Amino acid sequence: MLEPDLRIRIGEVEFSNPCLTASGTYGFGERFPQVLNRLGGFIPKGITLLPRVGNPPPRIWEGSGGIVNSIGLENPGVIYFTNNILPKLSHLNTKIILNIAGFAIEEFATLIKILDGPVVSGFELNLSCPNVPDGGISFSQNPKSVAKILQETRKMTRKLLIPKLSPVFNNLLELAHICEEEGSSAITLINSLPSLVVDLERFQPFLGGRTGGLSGPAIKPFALYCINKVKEVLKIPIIGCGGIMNYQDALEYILAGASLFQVGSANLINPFTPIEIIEGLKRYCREKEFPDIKRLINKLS
Ligand code: RRO
Repeated sequence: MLEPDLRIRIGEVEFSNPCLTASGTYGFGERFPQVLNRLGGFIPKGITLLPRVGNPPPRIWEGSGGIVNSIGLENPGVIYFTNNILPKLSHLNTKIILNIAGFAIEEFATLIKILDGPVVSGFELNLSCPNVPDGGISFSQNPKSVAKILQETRKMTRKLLIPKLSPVFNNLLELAHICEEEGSSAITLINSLPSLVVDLERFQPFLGGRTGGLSGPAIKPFALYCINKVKEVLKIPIIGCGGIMNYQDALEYILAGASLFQVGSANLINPFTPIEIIEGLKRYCREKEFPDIKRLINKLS
């Protein structure tokens, strides 16, 4: 049998396979270019207008079913990123999707104005960071803000616009509809779940930022539920995210309705996980004689 076809297209962008990194789990692509070059796409850590030092330590708590992070959007800011990091990303042989985060609606459009260029295939709009006091997750909970952000960013670029939504919602389907109507190319579901870890010794929250976001295997069934619900009513593709540790998890996402998927927490344990997942998917398709992975999307009976 010929090699199975893992290519996935969103709009005019063709990804060589459906595997992407989740923003914040592979830095700015400084290390392991041999992994990044095999991926469908690379999503660096989120960028804001101004540099951010992030939250005080500890920033990560590791539990049996997942991790809770409280990074607080640490990044060097858009100017440093544009001058010093973006040019290096042009050497990678993968699609680059930039994750951007604003603290006011207008900031998203400004970021795109600065960042848009030939290296970039699209933008993931972070409307769901659980670890910052303003903006972040609250955008996802306000359909009017989501609509406005999409209207303003759509004026700035024809490239992919991919809102990343929060798992904490009033009405996920309404939100998803707004994203589609206002010109999103796809949506990413889900960001981490707001969480609290208690330090019993100190009678204090464990994390320096007090609260954090839960990711990893614990959130996978909930993420699958969200994706499957949204897929019933939306035409634009869904990028699934949450607890993908191996190719079987990735297959679950595809069957539940995700066209592409992001590997996140697993990268922190083994940065070669995405390669193992892509190889696993290829092997599976070969063994089952599925010539084209697209045909498995949303195929739950
Ligand atoms: O930086 C973070 O603390 C962070 C972000 Br921006 C996000 O979108 N999701 C997350 O779990 N952590």
